[in-house]
Amino acid sequence: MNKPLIITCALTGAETTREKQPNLPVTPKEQAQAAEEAVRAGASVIHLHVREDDGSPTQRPERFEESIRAIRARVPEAIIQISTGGAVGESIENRARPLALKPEMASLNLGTMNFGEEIFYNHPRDIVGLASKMHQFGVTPELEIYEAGMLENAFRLAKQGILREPLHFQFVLGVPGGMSGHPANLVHLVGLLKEGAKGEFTWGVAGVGRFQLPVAVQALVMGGHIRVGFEDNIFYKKGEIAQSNAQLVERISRISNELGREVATPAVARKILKLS
Ligand code: KMH
Ligand code: ZN
Repeated sequence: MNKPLIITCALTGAETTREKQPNLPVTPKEQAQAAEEAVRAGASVIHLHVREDDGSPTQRPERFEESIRAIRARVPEAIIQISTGGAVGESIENRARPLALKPEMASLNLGTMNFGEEIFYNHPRDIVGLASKMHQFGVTPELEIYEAGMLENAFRLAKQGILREPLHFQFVLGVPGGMSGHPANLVHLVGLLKEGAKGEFTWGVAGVGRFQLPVAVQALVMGGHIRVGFEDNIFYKKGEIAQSNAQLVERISRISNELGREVATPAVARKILKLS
């Protein structure tokens, strides 16, 4: 029997634009409304990037604080996971700054990779630095894995005691430069994880672009968790722009219910992820 499904909604991201997705939530007020709708539709975790009013991505803690406060006012129960990935090219100092707000969770990227036409730098020393800061501030990391070598990096850091169990892995599949959302890739990654993890863990998958729905359905039956949202995908189906983040969440909730897998509330998700 699979555990209840944790749905994460990645509302905004750093790369998606209003030009491509007119319904992208940008301001704290818009993000709060989008978060509330997503939680009502079945999301329990909000993966959060913030923007300035002109839409440019930022890691300014004050802006995170504004958005977090606005989200908390509407859905206090939501688990908020801030991004330490930021936008490609952001300095590691700025990426780390919002951790001082002590969010419940934060993303931790486990390696450097080509990211579309750019390079997403994650120096080994910076990964350790972010992991240590998360530990210092009592923030639970979500380990972002874009290809199999990054899983090995996570195992190594866990062995060194830099990452502490239980570990929560997020396979982000479909970024040009990382592994695609081919079904064999998810099977391979989950196989490696089950063999290599020494302690307790949970895993989820975020499919990028056209991979979002197929890998989500695959994770649903394999017992993993799911991330959807405009950060990763702006379409409801081919050629049709999604109306809202909640529309993408709602579809996953519906399929999960059809398959007889319960959707986790934020309280249940906290238990599964062992957030204190
Ligand atoms: N914007 C990507 C370069 C994360 O949130 O930690 C990195 C990213 C991952 O979005
Ligand atoms: Zn992100």
